[in-house]
Amino acid sequence: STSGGDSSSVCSAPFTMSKAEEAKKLAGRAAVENHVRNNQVLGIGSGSTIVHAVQRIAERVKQENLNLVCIPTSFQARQLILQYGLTLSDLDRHPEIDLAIDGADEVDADLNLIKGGGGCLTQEKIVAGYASRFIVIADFRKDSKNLGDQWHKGIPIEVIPMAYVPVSRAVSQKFGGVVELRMAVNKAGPVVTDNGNFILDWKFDRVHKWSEVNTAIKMIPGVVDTGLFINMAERVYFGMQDGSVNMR
Ligand code: ABF
Repeated sequence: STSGGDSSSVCSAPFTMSKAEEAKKLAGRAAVENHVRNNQVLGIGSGSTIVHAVQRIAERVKQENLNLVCIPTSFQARQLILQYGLTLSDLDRHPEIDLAIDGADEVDADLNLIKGGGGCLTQEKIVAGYASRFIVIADFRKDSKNLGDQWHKGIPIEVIPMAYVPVSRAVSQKFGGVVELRMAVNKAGPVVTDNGNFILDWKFDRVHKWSEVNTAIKMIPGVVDTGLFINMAERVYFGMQDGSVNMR
């Protein structure tokens, strides 16, 4: 994920976790505690928060001798599963997932999400979509009343590269706001997703009916998927600054 850079960590001593990182850890571990059971097929999300959940899953596999199978949502998730010695599988062998756990960039009052700030969204939506239960883990900064209140980088839209210009025009003409092609940090070229596509960041300028907008954007030729996850999350765990965990 590119969401790092907590200002709170700049002055902290080496090896001291920032408040946000501690909060991610609390959320990740709480979700694993409450939802992971023996013999499950798990969907493993992407980003920095999921790392803490995977660490806890690996501990529990060892301690409790759990038999779990993990389906990744990205190259990063795949590496994480392998790094922690968990069983890697795929949707070919396990088309039904019991439980998917993933991070988010923002969560609104109705549990609608913006995802894809870290560049993964399409595989995340596939895995969440074929999971019986989809649980989100986040730190306190992601908690929001309305989408856009906390997250100002826009809604990511994964596009087929040849279509990024007409898709950008169509989105801003239909729904307003500004659409930007996401560039690599060194500006040498566009960010390329795990699926070989580009990402547009749509900086919307007003509150929309997100379910309708999501469907309409998905119908634009060249769009692969959006980072709007509407009505998908069953529960969100927020790690808080005071060391508690809030559930919604
Ligand atoms: C990916 O990583 C994205 O969908 C989401 O944008 C982000 C969450 O990352 P982090 O946990 O680092 O905030 O899952």
